[in-house]
Amino acid sequence: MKGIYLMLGGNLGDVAVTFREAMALLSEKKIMVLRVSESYRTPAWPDASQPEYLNQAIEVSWEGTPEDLLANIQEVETALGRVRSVRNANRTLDLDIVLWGNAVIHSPALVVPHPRMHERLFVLNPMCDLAPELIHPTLGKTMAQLREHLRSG
Ligand code: A4P
Ligand code: MG
Repeated sequence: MKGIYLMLGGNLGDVAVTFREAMALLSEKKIMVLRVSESYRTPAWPDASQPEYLNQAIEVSWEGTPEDLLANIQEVETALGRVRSVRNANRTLDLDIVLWGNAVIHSPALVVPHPRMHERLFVLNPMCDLAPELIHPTLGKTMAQLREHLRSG
């Protein structure tokens, strides 16, 4: 299955190095990295007094279920020093599933498309590098249109 997009984020430690290590660990888990966006340095949201973030989107292929992909990416987060505390806490690595083709998933552990992706330039900018014409499965707009909407709003 292709058309799976993950978002990498982090604001603790040498995040560029962490991202490279994360991609190596993903490959070891048979989560194949197909394409990589530019990386973007952005203010922490919603608390800009936190350290800046680095964000990058990747397209991967994966042959298992969404739940298994989530479990695997959480193992990669933990292996690279992620400690879960409160929401929006500083972190070495966050790995979110942004899109899974046209799938719409609402399970207790997983919501896809990521429910806040269209409100965030730090997601839409890297997504536009990879797939500006990709249509959001529920909003019916392309990544480029969503970004334009956010910029002008
Ligand atoms: N979960 C549900 N849907 C998903 C999904 N599509 N992908 C569940 C991944 N996980 C998903 O996530 C909490 C739970 O969400 C997981 O156990 C999973 O079952 P988490 O990673 O433990 O916690 P979190 O990251 O603090 O929460 P969340 O909701 O993922 O936060 P966000 O929305 O990712 O925001 N500022 C900048 N500039 N750049 C950033 O990347 N990121 C955040 C975190 C805040 N501010 C930021 C950035
Ligand atoms: Mg997360």
